[in-house]
Amino acid sequence: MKKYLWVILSTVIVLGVLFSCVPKPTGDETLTEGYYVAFDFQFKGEDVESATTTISPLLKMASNGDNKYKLSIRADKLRQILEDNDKEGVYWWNVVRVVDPNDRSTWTFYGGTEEFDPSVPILKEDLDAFSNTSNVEFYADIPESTNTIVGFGDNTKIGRELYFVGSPTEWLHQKMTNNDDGTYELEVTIATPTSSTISYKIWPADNWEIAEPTIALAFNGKNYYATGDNDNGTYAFDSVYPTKIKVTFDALYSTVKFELKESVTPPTAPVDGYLSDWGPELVEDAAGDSKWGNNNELFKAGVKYDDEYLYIAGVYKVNGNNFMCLADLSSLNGATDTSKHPWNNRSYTFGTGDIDLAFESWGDGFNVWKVTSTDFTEVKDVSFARFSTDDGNTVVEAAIPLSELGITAESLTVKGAFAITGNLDSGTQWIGDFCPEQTCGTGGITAPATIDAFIVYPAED
Ligand SMILES: [Ca+2]
Ligand SMILES: [Ca+2]
Ligand SMILES: [Ca+2]
Repeated sequence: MKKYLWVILSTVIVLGVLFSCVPKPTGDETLTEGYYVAFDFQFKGEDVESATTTISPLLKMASNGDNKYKLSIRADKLRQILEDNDKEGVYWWNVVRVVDPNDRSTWTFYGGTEEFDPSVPILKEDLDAFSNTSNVEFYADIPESTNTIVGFGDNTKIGRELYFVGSPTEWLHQKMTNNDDGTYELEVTIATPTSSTISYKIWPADNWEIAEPTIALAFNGKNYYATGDNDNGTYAFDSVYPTKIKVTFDALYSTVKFELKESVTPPTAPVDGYLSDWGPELVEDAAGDSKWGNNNELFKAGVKYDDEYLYIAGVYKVNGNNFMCLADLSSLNGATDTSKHPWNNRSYTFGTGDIDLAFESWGDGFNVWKVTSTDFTEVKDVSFARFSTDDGNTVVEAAIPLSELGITAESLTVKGAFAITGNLDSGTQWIGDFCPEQTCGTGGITAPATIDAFIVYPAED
């Protein structure tokens, strides 16, 4: 009896030893329907029709709850798959949804299949830091769009130091707190908020001077390797200026989230293009007095000021011509004519006084110049609003900072003349309509065209 027992026992041991040496049929060596982690060398840049099927069954993700998937794989196994396939020390990966394992045209390649389409980086040095038996974890929260990698990430970045840099920090690198669970966060106070939109990057160093391969981790909320001046991430807070925000980067899913902690209401713009607040300062011009007909007509014009701004407004219609205001400001000594105009195609002079300011608007553009006897200088920081009315007229409103003109409102008198102007051509200044009204000749006046009628502000008694 004991003898038989010994034979049975030894048979079991021999079989056991044999079995452990023979490859086990595991059943996971063929592709089945599902989500896979796929590295760029497995499919990027390949033509779908002729590509070889290289998605690895070993990299299949398992369901991890609502629309989420996860793959946990031993570091030594992953290193075997990835061996010699890094690009400058980086492995790039995406998620691929396999539908029919035998028909690659049914698969969905998140992030795209071109060589430089977005992917998630794993630094070789980060993977090499994993012990053989510890697990690398891949996460996916399947995005609605297929041309993004936002929603995909892994746990290889957990030991990294990451920095937030952007307009809220005046582009200084601020270290984020590593929560050791894949998330990094930082609270930023914005001392002088000037916008409801912020620009930023998540940066893997405390300065801009980083090299390959670390630079692959630079992230802009959409893409990694976001290193250029023009590929900052942006985030818009709804109609408020943030003064304190919390930013959270989740490396497990490659997401950046902003939380508004404190904010202020943005200051109202000095002009909005709605002229109902102008009252009698908006002067009406006859609707049918243009020398050039209905399509080059001046309807309303006005000039006024408050403690901060000189305002100009107009309602007009032009076809290839410009709406123009020339003004004499009592506290400035300007030019006798427009001969220094940078376009060299305006020839106006004032019968009395001098020209200190020129404003023109056209099509999509406008410009304001401070005029002196020697120069037309562009005025900065002008607030400008323009819109078209249903009947095809253009409404413009501009606020010109008095400080930019080098004057204050004290004892200021403004005399403004408005016109629908064309060019100076062979000694004729072409002009369709004036406000206040004065003669336009036959639509052209021998240059220089003299202006004698002005809207005066404050109005003379
Ligand atoms: Ca008119
Ligand atoms: Ca003047
Ligand atoms: Ca007129």
